[in-house]
Amino acid sequence: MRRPLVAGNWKMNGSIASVDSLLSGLSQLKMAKTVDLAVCPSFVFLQQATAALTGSGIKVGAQDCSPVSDGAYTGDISASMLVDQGCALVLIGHSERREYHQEGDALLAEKLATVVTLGLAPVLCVGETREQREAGDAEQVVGEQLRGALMNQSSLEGLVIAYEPVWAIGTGLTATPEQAQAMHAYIRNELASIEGVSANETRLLYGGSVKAANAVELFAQPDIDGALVGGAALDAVEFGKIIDAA
Ligand code: G2H
Repeated sequence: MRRPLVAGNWKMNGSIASVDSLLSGLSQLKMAKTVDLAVCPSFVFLQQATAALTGSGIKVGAQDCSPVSDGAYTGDISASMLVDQGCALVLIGHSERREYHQEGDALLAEKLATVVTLGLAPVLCVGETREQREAGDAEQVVGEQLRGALMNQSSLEGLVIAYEPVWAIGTGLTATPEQAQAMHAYIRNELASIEGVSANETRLLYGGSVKAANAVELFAQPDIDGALVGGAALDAVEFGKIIDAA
């Protein structure tokens, strides 16, 4: 039995004051004991989040990290810095990193190896664009993203996969529960062929305009084990309703 995970991806949003207020809203939520929870604030708010959420049951994660351990890499943040800040997980290869920072599978494989070595759980994000889906290439694209990052890793401890169709991110469009389930089933099947992955135990999150209104149906699908929530995670009450649906 896989334990659901609901993770908020706050992206590049917030200020010290607004993050304080969001954290205090989260601390007041009644937490279901059957669901794992996490939030991924911007780097500059990590310490604020870990301080406020210690003991709450909500883990803190980062949205990205460097593949390199330390050195002259101006502007980058290493995985060991994230551990030092109290992070438990890190997003790898979010589509916005792939698109705006040209992050490809080889780089993502390096990042993944680095974070696993340090005991952080990697949340590998995969997903196709609208053009790729319309061309009938969605599965092939997602399959290549999975194999590109996961093959030949010496450990994949704590791996979580987030399927986020690019056409559904922040657009208000959501994959139908059936579309999402079909891709999740495909992903689980692909994972079974990758050495070092326990496909049945790996949590597969859906992401892309998840909100309280569509969460119940999505979470009812057998291969959807939770969600990576963007916009709706910036409102503690809405996020709480999504948690309740899991
Ligand atoms: C997809 C998702 C969170 P949103 O990027 O990663 O964002 O829920 O706003 O579509």
